[in-house]
Amino acid sequence: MKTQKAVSLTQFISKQQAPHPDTTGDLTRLFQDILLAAKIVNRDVRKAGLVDILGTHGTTNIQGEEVKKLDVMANDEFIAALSLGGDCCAILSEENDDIIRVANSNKSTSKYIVAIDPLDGSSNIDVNASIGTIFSIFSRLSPTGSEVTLEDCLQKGRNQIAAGYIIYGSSTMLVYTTGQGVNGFTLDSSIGEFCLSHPNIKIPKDGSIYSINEGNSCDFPQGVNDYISFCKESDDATSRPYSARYIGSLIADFHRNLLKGGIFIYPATTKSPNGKLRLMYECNPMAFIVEQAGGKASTGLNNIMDIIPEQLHQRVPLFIGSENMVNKAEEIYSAKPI
Ligand code: P6P
Repeated sequence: MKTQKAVSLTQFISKQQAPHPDTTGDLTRLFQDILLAAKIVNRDVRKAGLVDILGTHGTTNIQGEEVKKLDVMANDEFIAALSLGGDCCAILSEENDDIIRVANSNKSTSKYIVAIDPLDGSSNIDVNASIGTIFSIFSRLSPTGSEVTLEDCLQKGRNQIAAGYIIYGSSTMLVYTTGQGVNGFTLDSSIGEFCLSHPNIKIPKDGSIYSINEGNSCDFPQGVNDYISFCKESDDATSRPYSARYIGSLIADFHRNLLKGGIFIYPATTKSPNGKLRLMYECNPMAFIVEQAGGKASTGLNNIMDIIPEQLHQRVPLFIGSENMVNKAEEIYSAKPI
């Protein structure tokens, strides 16, 4: 049997970027910085049960959420890799209240801003469920060499240069887009490389999986509960009732739906009027990926990537997945959005 030559992520990105006239190689190097941190986080996630990195760190982040030790480790690793790499001028992290302006003594031309959730799904760390890192990359608007501004960081999702996630699951995968489709790479630990395993990912236009925390249904708008009822109706022609799947880790629920088709919803609730998920480093990157794969992402009313951000850690409701399923959910939800 002819074995295919492994294609590494670095090779793939370099080839993908090559035709562009203004290619400098900066983005390829930035991805290498992200990959380095991802490999270190992967190593520590894989041994979490063996060394003292499980459990809480004894602090809470700006979201008021308990910070887990692996959260801190992951945040430190990504900040260190991005800062040392020299191609990133600022970092917006879930774990840091303010923007981290990277002092690029070696390079005043760094133009990329990275918004990152270093370890999403952290509540699943101690129970060995899949967790992951989500990142979004913008080009700064202000002149290189000047101080990075808040406006540089509060750009709408349509401006993203790239977005991706690393899922630390049964295997470790990186899925990303630079606006030229979506590709998945699986970490081959024997050679320490992420190798192309899922070329040109496309999400099915329809699916039969819905993913939402129904435990919150008493706090959902009526339109959301009406959509859940729609999912549960029996109709062979539309493969209903759908299957309910909810891991409680955005990356894991999203990744399953990306490959199999489905919809994930984290709506506004009476307790969380803007939902729970953050626009800049959860919803925007996932929206870029899903649109590039042929899916859709909205608040239930407006497209995620058209939202003009107002705050660094802004939350928005999220309806994301197969295009036809999101359209149907929007149709039912928008009738009773309160
Ligand atoms: P809930 C994990 O803490 C997270 O931020 C996402 O990864 C996940 O989809 C969501 O929260 C789960 O929230 O309220 O259903 O536990």
